[in-house]
Amino acid sequence: MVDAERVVYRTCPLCEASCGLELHLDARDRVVLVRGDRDDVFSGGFLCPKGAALGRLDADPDRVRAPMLRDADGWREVSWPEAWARVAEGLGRVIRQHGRESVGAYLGNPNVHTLSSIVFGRVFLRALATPQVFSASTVDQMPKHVSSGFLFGGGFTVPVPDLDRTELLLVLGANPIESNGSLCTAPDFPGRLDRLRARGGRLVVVDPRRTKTAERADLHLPIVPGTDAHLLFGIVHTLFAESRVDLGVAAPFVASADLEVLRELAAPFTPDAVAAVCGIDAADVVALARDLAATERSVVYGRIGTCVQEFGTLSSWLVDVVNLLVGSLDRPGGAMFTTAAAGSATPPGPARPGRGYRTGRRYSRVRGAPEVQGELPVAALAEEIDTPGTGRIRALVSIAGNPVVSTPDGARLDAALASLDFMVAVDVYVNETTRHADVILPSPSLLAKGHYDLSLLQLAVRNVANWSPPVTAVDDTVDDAEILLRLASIVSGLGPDANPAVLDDLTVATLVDEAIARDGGPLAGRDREDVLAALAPRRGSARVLDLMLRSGPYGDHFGRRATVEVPTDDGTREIPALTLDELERHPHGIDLGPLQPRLPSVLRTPSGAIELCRDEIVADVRDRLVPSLTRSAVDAGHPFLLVGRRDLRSNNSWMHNVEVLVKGRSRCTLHLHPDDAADLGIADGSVARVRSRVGSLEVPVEVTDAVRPGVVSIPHGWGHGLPGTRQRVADAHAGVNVNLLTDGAVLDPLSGNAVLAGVPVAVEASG
Ligand SMILES: Nc1nc2c(c(=O)[nH]1)N[C@H]1C(S)=C(S)[C@@H](COP(=O)(O)OP(=O)(O)OC[C@H]3O[C@@H](n4cnc5c(=O)[nH]c(N)nc54)[C@H](O)[C@@H]3O)O[C@H]1N2
Ligand SMILES: Nc1nc2c(c(=O)[nH]1)N[C@H]1C(S)=C(S)[C@@H](COP(=O)(O)OP(=O)(O)OC[C@H]3O[C@@H](n4cnc5c(=O)[nH]c(N)nc54)[C@H](O)[C@@H]3O)O[C@H]1N2
Ligand code: SF4
Ligand SMILES: [Mo]
Repeated sequence: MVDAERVVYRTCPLCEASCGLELHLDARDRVVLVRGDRDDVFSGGFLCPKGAALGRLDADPDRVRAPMLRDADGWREVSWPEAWARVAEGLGRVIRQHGRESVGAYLGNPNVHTLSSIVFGRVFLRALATPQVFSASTVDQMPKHVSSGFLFGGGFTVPVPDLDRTELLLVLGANPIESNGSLCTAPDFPGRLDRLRARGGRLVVVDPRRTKTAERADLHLPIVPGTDAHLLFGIVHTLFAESRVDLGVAAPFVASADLEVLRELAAPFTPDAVAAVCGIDAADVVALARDLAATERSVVYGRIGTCVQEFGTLSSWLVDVVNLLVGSLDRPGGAMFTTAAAGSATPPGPARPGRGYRTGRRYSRVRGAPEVQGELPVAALAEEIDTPGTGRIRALVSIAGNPVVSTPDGARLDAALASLDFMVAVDVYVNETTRHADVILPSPSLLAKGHYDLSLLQLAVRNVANWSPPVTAVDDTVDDAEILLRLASIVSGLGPDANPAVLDDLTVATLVDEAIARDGGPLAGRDREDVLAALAPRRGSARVLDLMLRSGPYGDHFGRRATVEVPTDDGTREIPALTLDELERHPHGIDLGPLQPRLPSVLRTPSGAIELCRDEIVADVRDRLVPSLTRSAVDAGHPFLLVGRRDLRSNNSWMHNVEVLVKGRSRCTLHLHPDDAADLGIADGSVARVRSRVGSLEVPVEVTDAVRPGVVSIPHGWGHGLPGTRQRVADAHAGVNVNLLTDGAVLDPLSGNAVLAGVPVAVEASG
């Protein structure tokens, strides 16, 4: 081992768990050792293999470090000015010829983990002003935004399970032992589940697969994919039928007429009716309802398996409905709303009625899918490129995304991207998607970025704040903020040479003005120049973060208060009011205490109440869910239901180029139940052909009773080794792209989310 010159502490940006890392750097600031930071106030030393590989990921020789330009002779590295000139020429030409609506934008998952992207991504999108905006949200959590928007009035008003205090945790469609949690920021999820069991609490897992999380559970219910809404409605039905509905602290915020509508909607979902659909015993449905109601601190938590399915919005809505009916919403140990230190859409304060959550402010050009959260379903991206007509996408800006591998019907998107007039990617690899770009603009090294989890800390199971300043100089690399601001300048017509500092100043000034204009807000009536002077000399995303922290619920309100009182597990304590300087003095983060009851101040519905039964939800239950109770489950030509899975050493598509994370047995296999394997005459280790309505592929088989009979599983994020990519390690562990099988035509209609679980497929022996 190389001797470390210095140790720095940083939050891991790789997954939602946000663990504190202790990085040992050599004299050239290379990471020589990674440990879990035992003093981190939130993660307490937890580390997974991906975090441990962070140094290797950052130092990967295949990583793109200089701008790359593609021409007839292939790729070559160029200077930043040359890259910007080409971007300005390419985007400028398409905008001049076809209008800005012909430029599409795709934002991938790592944007959520990048402070500068959260802060300046919207500046870029506003400047681009195209209706063609897509992101990974519509292959992920969009249904939860929609159900939260309907219920609480804001798409980001998502309650999280109060993991550390619950006594009964019902998990549907999540495998946090491998994923480390999602829409529930909880470093060391495994330890938190162990502690739940140790204090006598119970864990129930609903998943078509016996996952590692299910293995730790008191009860595992292997559900038929796509039927969580039925199961949850069976629970709702039982709660009403047995008079077990007790809204607890949420009671004043729910209209009794809504409860009547709900009771009526639940009528057809008797335990017997749902049992037949879900493949779960009616007695288990009834017992779940009783346990949830009888346990003082119970909570239901649903994640990606409940979102990427046919009834994604209804399942997501029902998770919160059940929590509400058993009195768990906003109760310690139940489902609670985080009080984030920075950037919350619902800071503490008096309840403020909102304008009402709306979708469909515009519709996609080809299939007429409604806009949701300002974007269109990514499953519609390929058709928006390959279908002729006015408004057709001719250029794409892809930021930290790999949609060829991550979104449905990847083969069609792959071909569509190849047909674009111009594409620019902000990325760190030449992969299945970015190989189609004309220009790749590299993000800097992880160590060169300031990191604060502006999004994930809105969903944390404890209120915490943690800032990681950049630890290495940005030298010849360009910060994400500058990349986004220069892109914004280019699409605004200011050209590639406009000084990004001007847009940076404008952005922060606008935010300050908004804060000052907010009636009753912490900066109401303040002087703009005073506030800006207090933020100097910081610039870029750190300056915006400082503004958010200081005007946030624990902030110093720019000198108005020196200390704030925060809750602790058994009382309160006084801490210095937050500023970025104060956070910088705490490299292990600042604990702001356990979650607090937040009703009604989080509500932004027009009525000021929880809107339990919005018309859109009622219609979807009546039009689609009720009829599905009696339809035949199996598509004769495609008798198996395909689901995904995640592996601890992987993360979507982009961590397969680091040897330690991919070595060993191939993990991109088809899981097939032994009974099905016997029926089909397919042996363990042989190759199967899997067909869906849209595609087919060949994949090695792992026969295992961890999947339900009739269900097969292939992980996503694989399918490397395509011509023109530059990922040597990943090429040697290519695997197959499961999204060649998923169908872009099928969406959850309320959210536009893709259906990636429960995809009908046929399986046969290959050869
Ligand atoms: N079948 C199936 N498909 C799925 C899923 C599933 O469960 N099943 N899951 C879905 C989910 S939840 C998600 S979130 C999506 C993910 O969808 P995407 O976000 O499109 O895919 P990723 O594989 O996360 O790709 C991330 C990209 O960001 C790049 N990158 C990494 N770090 C940085 C950085 O610091 N800066 C920049 N600029 N780029 C960076 C990587 O090289 C890669 O190209 O996939 C979805 N697809
Ligand atoms: N190691 C690792 N960690 C990750 C990622 C990764 O790729 N690898 N990706 C990150 C991202 S982007 C996200 S969004 C999160 C996701 O985090 P999780 O939501 O925990 O995702 P998964 O581990 O895919 O667990 C989803 C589970 O749903 C099950 N399932 C499939 N269909 C159904 C269904 O119809 N009903 C029910 N009840 N269950 C179903 C699957 O079998 C699977 O076990 O993980 C994040 N963390
Ligand atoms: S669990 Fe997630 S945040 Fe924690 S070390 Fe692993 S990848 Fe990083
Ligand atoms: Mo995701």
